[in-house]
Amino acid sequence: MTKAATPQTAEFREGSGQLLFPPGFLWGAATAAYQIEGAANIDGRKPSIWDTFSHTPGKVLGGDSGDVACDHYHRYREDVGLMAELGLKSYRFSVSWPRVQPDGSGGANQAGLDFYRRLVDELLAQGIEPWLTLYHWDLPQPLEDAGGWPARDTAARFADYAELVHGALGDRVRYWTTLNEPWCSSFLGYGSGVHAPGITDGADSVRAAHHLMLGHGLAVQAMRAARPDHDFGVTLNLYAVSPETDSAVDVDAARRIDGLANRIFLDPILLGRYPQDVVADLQPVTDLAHVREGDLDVIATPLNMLGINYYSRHVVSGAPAPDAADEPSCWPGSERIRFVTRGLPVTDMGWEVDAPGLVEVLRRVNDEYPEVPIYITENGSAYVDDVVNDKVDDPDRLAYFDAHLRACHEAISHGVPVRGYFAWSLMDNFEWAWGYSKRFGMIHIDYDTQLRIPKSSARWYADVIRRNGLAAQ
Ligand code: IFM
Repeated sequence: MTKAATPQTAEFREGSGQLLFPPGFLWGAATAAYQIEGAANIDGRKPSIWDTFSHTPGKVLGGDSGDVACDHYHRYREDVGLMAELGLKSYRFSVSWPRVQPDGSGGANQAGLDFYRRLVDELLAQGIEPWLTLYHWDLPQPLEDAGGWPARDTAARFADYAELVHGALGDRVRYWTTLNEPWCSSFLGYGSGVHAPGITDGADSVRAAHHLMLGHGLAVQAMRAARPDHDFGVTLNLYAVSPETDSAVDVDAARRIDGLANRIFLDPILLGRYPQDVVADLQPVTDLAHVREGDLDVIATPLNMLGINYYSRHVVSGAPAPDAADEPSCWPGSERIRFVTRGLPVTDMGWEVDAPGLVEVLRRVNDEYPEVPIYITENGSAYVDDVVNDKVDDPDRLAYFDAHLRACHEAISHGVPVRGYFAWSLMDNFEWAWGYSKRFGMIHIDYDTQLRIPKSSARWYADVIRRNGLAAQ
C-alpha cells in the first residue's frame, strides 16, 4: 500500500464548529479481566500469577487484590447498560485465561466460557462491537510454575488457549487482540519484578518478550486458519522518547530506551527482525540464543490491525544515576539511564501529560513500518476524584482525553490510518501494583457498595461519540 496515497479522511469542517473524525471511526472504552471481574474463586476459575502476586504481602499497595474488584462478573449487565448509555460503538475487554482454561492447558472450563458468551451476547444485543483481548497479564499459575514466559513452551500453550477461546467465541467476535502490552508482561514481570510474577532477572525478561511474541504469532496463525475473515492484532504500549539534552550521551540513552520500549516489539512483529543496535545493547545480559530459526517469520505473521496504548513520553539522560546501578531493572543492559521530568503537569501516576507525543508515536509508526490500520486501544489518565452530591466532576481527566483526541485527529490529518479510539478505562479498577489507589475510570466505582457513577468525562465522551468529533477550539 502506498502511504502517500492515503487520503486524509479526517476533516475539519470550517463553520460547523467541529473537529470531525472519519465516518465509521470506532469509539470505545477498554477494561481488563483481572482489573474488573472479581469472582476470583468461583465457577471453576483457578489462580493466575496476579492472584498469587497480589496475595503475597508487600507486592500490591494496601494489600489489595482483584478478588472482588468491580464485581463485573456478576454486574456485567448493568455495566453493558452503562456502555449503551454512553453510546459506545465498541467495548474492549480481556478474557481471563485461568477462568476458561484453569490449568493453562487441557480442556476448557465451560462455566468460564459461558460468562464471556453472556457478556458478548449482551454487547451485541446493545449494538456494541466486542473487541476481545486474549492476554492481559493473567497467566495461569501452573504455567508460571512450569517456567512462565521465559520458557518456550508457554508460547505453544498460549496458541492452544487462543484456539480454544476463538473456537468458542469466534461465531460472535470479529476483533481479536492477542497480547496487551507485552513490554509490561516481560520487563515489569521478569525484570524489575514490580508486576507478577515478580521475578528480577534481565535475561529472563528478554526471553519472556521473545516467547510472548512467538505465542502471539502462533495464535494469529491458528485463529486465522479457522476464520480468515476475522481481524487479528496485538496491542503495544508505545512511548515517545526524547533525550534530555542534545549531548551524545543523552541521545544515545534515548536510542537505547526507544529500542527497549518500542522497537524490540515493533521490529520483530512488523519487520520480522530484531533491531541490531538493541541486540548489541543486550549483549551483557543475553546473547539471544533462545531465538530459533523460523521464530521471526512466525512473529511477523501479517496483522489486520495494530493496537497502540499511549500514556506519556520518556525523557532520558545518559548521565548515570549514581544509586541505580544494582536495582532490579526493567531496562536490561541499560539499567543506569536516568528518567527525568520536564515540569509538565502530571497525572496521579506521576506521568507527564504529553499529547504531542501521541502524534509523534503515530506518525513514527506509520512512517517507519509497513502500513497497518491502527487503533488506539488505550489512552487515559488517573486523577483523584471526589464524589460530591452523588456526582463526580473530573475536569483534568476530561482535558486529558480531549487533548489526546485532538492529537489523534492531527495524526489522521497527516495520513495515519487511525481507525478507532478506546478510552482507558470504562470504570475505575484494580491498577495492578497500585491496587485501588489510582482511578482511571470514566465511571466511578464505590468499592464498598459497588455503586457506579458516570463522571463528567463520561458524559463529555458520550457527546464526542454522538457528534463523531470534538468542538473546535
Ligand atoms: O491499567 C493499565 C492497563 O492494565 C494496561 N495499560 C496501562 C493501564 C494504566 O496503567
